[in-house]
Amino acid sequence: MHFFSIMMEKYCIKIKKFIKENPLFLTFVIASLINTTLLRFVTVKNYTSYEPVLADFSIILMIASFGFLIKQQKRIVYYFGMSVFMVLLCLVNSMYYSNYLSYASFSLIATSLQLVDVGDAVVNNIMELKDFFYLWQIFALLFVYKATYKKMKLNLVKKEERIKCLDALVLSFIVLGFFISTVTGTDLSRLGKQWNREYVVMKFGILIYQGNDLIASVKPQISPLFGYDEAAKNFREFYEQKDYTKTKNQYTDIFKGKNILMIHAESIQNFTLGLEFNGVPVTPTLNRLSKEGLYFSNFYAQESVGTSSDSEFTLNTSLMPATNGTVFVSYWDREYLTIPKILKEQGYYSFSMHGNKGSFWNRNVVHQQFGYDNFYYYTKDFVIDEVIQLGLSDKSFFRQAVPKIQAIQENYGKFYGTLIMLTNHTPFTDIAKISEYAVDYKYEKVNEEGITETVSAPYLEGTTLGNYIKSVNYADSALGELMEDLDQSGLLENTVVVIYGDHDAKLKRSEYVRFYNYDPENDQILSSDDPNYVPVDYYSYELNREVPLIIWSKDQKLQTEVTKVMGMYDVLPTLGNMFGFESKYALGHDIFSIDENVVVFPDGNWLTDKMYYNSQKGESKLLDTTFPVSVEYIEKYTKYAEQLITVSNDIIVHDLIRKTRESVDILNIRNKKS
Ligand code: GP9
Ligand code: MN
Repeated sequence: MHFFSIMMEKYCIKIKKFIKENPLFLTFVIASLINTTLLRFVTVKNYTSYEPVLADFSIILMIASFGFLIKQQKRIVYYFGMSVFMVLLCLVNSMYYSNYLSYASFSLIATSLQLVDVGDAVVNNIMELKDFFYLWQIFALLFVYKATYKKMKLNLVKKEERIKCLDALVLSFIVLGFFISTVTGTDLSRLGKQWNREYVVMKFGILIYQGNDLIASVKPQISPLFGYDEAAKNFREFYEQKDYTKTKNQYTDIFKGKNILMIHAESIQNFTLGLEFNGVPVTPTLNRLSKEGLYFSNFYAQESVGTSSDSEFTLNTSLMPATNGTVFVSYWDREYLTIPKILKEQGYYSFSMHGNKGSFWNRNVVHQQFGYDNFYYYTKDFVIDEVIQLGLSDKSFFRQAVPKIQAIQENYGKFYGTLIMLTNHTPFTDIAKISEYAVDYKYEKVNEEGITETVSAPYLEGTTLGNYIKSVNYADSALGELMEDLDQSGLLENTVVVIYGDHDAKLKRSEYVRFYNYDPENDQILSSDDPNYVPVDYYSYELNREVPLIIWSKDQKLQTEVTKVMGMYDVLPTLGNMFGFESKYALGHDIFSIDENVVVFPDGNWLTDKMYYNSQKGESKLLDTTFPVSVEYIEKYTKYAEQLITVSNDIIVHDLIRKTRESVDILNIRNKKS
């Protein structure tokens, strides 16, 4: 005990000595930690997590440790500079958050300044008094400096100072280690994508977020410096070979001059259409619309890490998503030929609407860049009267959207609109709590008294897939209400509705194993030896990721199911054929003008009606068993897939559409066909 108290005393003396000798280091560390924590507290109010404190603390310690390598007289300059940096970081982010409900990004600085003029409803006062609170850190440092500089030891031993630096660094790595042990796969993927900046800051702290943002912002500026000549050559060759002859078919120009209303159906997968639980359909609205309209029952989204945003990009440009990063976050400033831009020339007004923050996926910047005349979103344009999952519920969103669309038609005439749904977004738990749609398994059973009764086995109740089904059922009912409201408003007389699933729900394979192999008697999954066992292998899982695409008009003159495989990049040319527009850069095809279509996925895999090819494994799954597989067939499409991905990525990275417009040297197709 005595030994322990001696140790403690010694330790206290050491700490006191350290505090006395290193007031600037300590002031910087403590003040920075308070400010970075305060920033999160002020911005995202329901903040409780300790992880970002650990992350910020470790980086602050790292920065502070280098102060020990500087002479005592000059140390104030270093800590002053670093404090100014910390204060600016907090101040800018606090200001940015008040205006955009998101954190600042280096890549968006120029655009943010522009957007202030555009007039967000939230941008009333750009700067608020609270943003300046962080300045206390600088005053505190100067105060401590003034109070202690006379007592400062000037004859410090260099070696001792280096040891202090090393100690601080070691401590910072220990803290960082603790932090890293809390990081999950989802955290890492969100850090990489940077689209949900709030989530990243709430997990990684503001310092790691901003460092990562700097790298992500600089990379797209650097990558175009390499490989430009090769890119321009490939681009030229590809478009010179492209067949621009226009074939007419029964759908050509049938909707010329009509309004187009695109419904971006969040995470809706095609297998939910026609699906029933205990005789009750999951998607009665989609079932009806798919029968009344053109229903593409083998349609794939082709998205990469940019999920929703990738689908918005591919649909509007008929290009593939970026190979690294996402167009919406990293390559939004390039020029793209989009549906809104093409239709503008035909007198269309374009708008998009979404019940989530405008900054999500950087949409408030990108949609404007894509040529949408207005992006209506969340707090700016909608009354937030019902929040489910990420934002405004689909039902309320649709309810509020219809009068806005009516006003658009009255004020601007023809329109191309995109309504981006939100509620059916992972993790599907909010809807599952309130949904009355049952995903249990009801069946008849004779009980011990010989009476037949209906019993229920849990089946998908409580599972992620079950929650997803309930959520899809909600989305479908919201779609039903939307169609009803559109009809009431008279908009359907002149509007073609296009519904597309933006990507699959990213459910685990094991969820489907239960779905297909449930034994209600024992509430268990069938054994894989069971003759009724349905295996869910890589290919069935991949093919099951298909999403619905429905083109619907009130006159119901379409009424056809198209089973040919089709990708998101075929939407622009297919709609283009029906509405009378085209893009010379389109990588997809009008589905009615092509004999054999191929859907290329961003990872190089591809799909035709005959086979799914896994280019990573060099393995194929035959879908048409009568088809004689040949090496030539596989090589042809594998080469084509690589070519599409490369050309598309080159367009994105090297901004080749802008360069083509600015100079005829790169590509002569400008005069060839437009
Ligand atoms: C975000 C919503 C979801 O606003 O569109 O995006 P996702 O996670 O599907 O890419
Ligand atoms: Mn999505």
